[in-house]
Amino acid sequence: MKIGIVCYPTFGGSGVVATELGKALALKGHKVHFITYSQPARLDLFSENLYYHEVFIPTYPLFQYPPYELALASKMVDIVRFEKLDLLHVHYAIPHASAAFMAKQILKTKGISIPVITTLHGTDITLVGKDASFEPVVTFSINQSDGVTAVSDSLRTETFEYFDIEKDIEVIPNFINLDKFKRQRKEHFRMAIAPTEEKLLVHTSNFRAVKRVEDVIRIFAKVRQQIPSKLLLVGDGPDRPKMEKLCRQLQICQDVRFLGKLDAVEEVLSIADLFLMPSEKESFGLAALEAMACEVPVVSTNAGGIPELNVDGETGFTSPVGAIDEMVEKALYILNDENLPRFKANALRRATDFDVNKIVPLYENFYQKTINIQ
Ligand code: GMT
Repeated sequence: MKIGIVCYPTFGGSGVVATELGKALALKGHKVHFITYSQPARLDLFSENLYYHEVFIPTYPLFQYPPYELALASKMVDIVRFEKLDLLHVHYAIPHASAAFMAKQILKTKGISIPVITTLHGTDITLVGKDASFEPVVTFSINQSDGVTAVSDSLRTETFEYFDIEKDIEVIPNFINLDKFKRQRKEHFRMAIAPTEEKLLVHTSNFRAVKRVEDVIRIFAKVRQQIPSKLLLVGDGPDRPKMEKLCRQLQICQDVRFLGKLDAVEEVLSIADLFLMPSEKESFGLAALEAMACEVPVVSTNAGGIPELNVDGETGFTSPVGAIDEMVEKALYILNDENLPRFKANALRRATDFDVNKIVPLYENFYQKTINIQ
């Protein structure tokens, strides 16, 4: 198939899933054309089947807000026509689904019919999309898509709750490349960070309010009172300055490392004992899946789709949002040397359910089904 993938090119979950999907499809012989405003962060594979088309937005003094959606729709029209694509797959509804709708209508006037699949990732539904500024467009463009997927049962249910959706929504979960995300031998790194066998807790995110990084720090501060431990924070975002301040207030700076945006997250996960995900909302929790693939158990909230991944009492524990003391108790239980090996093994076993080789065929089947209906 010749597939156009539209996504955010950043390290955010939807961009990572879209890019990894494109790479996996290219390795299976499909021609994959990425259409976005800059080279996707994870597009690190050279393949004769991978193409990247940059959306250029001309500036003009009149434009306080450059019209990205129009430039994107025009680019989609161009690439579908000249690369003779079979399908457009857009990731994250805003503004990709409505831009794809516009491109589809323009192509129709030229006698070209192109199926559009929209994948819903999370905040496009649970936070931003619900806002009255976007809701009518999100509802319309989901209903106009030829196929719709969501990354968890929970996100599918929430989409039907919040929007007036007439289409069926197929659940296709996030996936993981187990060749890349696996526990590597990094003893020297662990020795440098935790020279006296401290336990290592890790959190990775974009440091937005929805991730509740403050809870990560407060959980860690309490765990640290009970057992020697260190906290590694990967990623960056708007809440980081507040979090640095909180560490100073709690006088735990010597045991907390802010590592920033790292390419090789799997190296940090390889030395971790526990992953913390106290999110307020989380449609799937790709960061937790990456941890589990590296044999790291997870203490998380039970928000959104997280319980579909993190099996309570097996691969870690799930608690209500904000239940810091409960999460401390669960963390201490897992970090006990008698319990840790069992949780680590279970985390890895569960991660294999989301192996890229199991999930990508679900997308291929869905593509074929959508094309056949056209
Ligand atoms: O986590 C984020 O804030 C980034 C966001 C995105 O769309 O880039 O991630 C969402 O999509 C991921 C991939 O499908 C999911 O694994 C994340 O759970 C989801 N984030 C939220 O729902 C908050």
